[in-house]
Amino acid sequence: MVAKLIKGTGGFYIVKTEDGELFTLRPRGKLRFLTQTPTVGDMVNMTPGAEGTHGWLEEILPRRNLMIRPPVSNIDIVALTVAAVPARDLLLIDKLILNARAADIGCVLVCNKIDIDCGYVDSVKKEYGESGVPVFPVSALIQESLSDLKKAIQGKATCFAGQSGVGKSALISALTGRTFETGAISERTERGRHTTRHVELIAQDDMLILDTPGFSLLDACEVPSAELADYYPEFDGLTENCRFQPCMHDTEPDCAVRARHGGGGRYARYVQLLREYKELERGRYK
Ligand SMILES: Nc1nc2c(ncn2[C@@H]2O[C@H](COP(=O)(O)OP(=O)(O)OP(=O)(O)O)[C@@H](O)[C@H]2O)c(=O)[nH]1
Ligand SMILES: [Mg+2]
Ligand SMILES: [Zn+2]
Repeated sequence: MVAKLIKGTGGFYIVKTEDGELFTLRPRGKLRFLTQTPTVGDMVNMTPGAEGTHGWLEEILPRRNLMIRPPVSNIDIVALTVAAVPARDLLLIDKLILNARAADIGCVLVCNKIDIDCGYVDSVKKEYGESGVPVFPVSALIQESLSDLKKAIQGKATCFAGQSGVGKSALISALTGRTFETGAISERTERGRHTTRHVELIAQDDMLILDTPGFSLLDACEVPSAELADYYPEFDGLTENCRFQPCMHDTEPDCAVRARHGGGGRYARYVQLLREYKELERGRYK
């Protein structure tokens, strides 16, 4: 029997069959999964057990794509979520964009909580204007603000990702009309408290939405540092004019990319990532 993995907790996997039946599965022959971890979004082969709602996870069917952080598979769009509060970590967002693009997954940038403050949206739009990532200003509290985002994710499998407290679960509640647990942000630290603990797949109407726990650290990069620049559409058409070929657009003299984008924003974070990943690679291959 084929089913879709919708949640995993403590070695058990909850799956939903085509008919909408739910089963809790344990992997058969644990060894099989040493190289492949069952991931929310996976299509799996399963066998029902003797008691009605339990069974065995037999094998993971081939995936369309896979992300490690957050751990999700077979998705079309990563909805990178930022908000008026907590303070935005755009380096995290840029890393997520890289990993999504490396896995051939599209991205949208969701700017939430515009009911509190919409002033930050313009600067985000400016920074990401040439990045190829569309920006959606929304509020989980204002239903009308969600209509463009709703259209963009219609018929697609969309994974919400970003820091804890930005409102991923609140947005998913507003988008689906169902209630998912949300948690207040501490006034002292301005951080969320990691309310969502497990990745969960939610099917509603024509939407397939994945809620994920917030995180703030992302070290792994699936893109080699030498190829990093290829993932920045805003560098297109400039690279050819750099004096050095190839050019990493860091400190090389007469770099056309730096001349055009230097100063801050996505370019400054690109340089930061380039150096960080070079350092990591140096450690890895030593
Ligand atoms: N004013 C306002 N508050 C919001 C909005 N969206 C979410 N919140 C609040 O922000 C807090 C955090 O929301 P969550 O949905 O739990 O955030 P999350 O991104 O799912 O956080 P984690 O599950 O920890 O990763 C809650 O108190 C929400 O009620 C919004 O658009 N406007
Ligand atoms: Mg949440
Ligand atoms: Zn250059």
